[in-house]
Amino acid sequence: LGDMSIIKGDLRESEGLLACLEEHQPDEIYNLAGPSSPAASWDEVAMVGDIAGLGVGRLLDAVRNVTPKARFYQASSSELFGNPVEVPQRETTPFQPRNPYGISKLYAHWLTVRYRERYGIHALSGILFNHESPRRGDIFVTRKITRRAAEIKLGLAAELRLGNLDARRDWGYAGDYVLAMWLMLQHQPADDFVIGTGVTHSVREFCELAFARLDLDYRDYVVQDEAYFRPVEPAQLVADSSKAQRVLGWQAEVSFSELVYRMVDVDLKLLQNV
Ligand code: F7E
Repeated sequence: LGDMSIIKGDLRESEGLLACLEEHQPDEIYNLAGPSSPAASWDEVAMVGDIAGLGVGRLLDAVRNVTPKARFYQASSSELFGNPVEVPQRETTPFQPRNPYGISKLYAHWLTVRYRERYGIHALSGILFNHESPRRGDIFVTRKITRRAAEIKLGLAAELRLGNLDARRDWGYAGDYVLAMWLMLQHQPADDFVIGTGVTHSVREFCELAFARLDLDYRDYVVQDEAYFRPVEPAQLVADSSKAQRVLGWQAEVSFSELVYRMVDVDLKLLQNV
């Protein structure tokens, strides 16, 4: 870990947050903590609200009291837009979250903005669209596909069961998005930004590329299964990141196919090494 040290904390307990800030006096705080599955948030409504919503209030309050000069980044999400009223979505697009995850994130988003206005702290919110990498957990569709495709290639699995193959997302590479987070915090004055690629692809296209990377045809292995369908699917989520491009000089660098290939290649290597 080099110079890094890990201190465990819990957004449900203010005392630990206060003690951590007092001891370490950070210059920059990136709040990426919290449950991250919009679909699963229906099963844990109170917990999601407590951590992703109220927890951010506890953290902002600790920042205001202990390290008011620290810069604070809040991980907001395209799930704030829910079923969006305009396409593509930008910073001024009205929010209409459609699940407990998005609703909790919306509370945290507004709290971040209001703490900035009321207390003058350098707090901001990055509204990030889906960002993926080989580190992604396999409850999310991208990693589920790449891991299973690699297993199929190696004869370790026979099929891949997915939900709606025609669902579309604006998928980018997480590394590019982490750079955007850092750029946002360096910028004066503090402001909120939408981050995404501006292009959507379907789950089907993701499968096509992932399997083709392994010289396989996804149609021979992918099964569409009603069990994985979402009752409420956000429609037409696609980012307009022109403000980030103009103000921060940021744009996504890794293309969709490059993202898929990187994930497939790592999964194949991981499985070959066990
Ligand atoms: O779903 C479809 C599913 O679970 C993407 C989080 O980072 O991004 C992420 O949330 C799409 C949906 O991510 C399966 O219906 C089809 O349309 O990978 P996902 P998500 O729900 O978009 C947002 C921006 C966040 O903020 C979240 O933290 O893929 N889909 N078949 C499937 N999805 C899953 N999980 N499994 C399937 O079998």
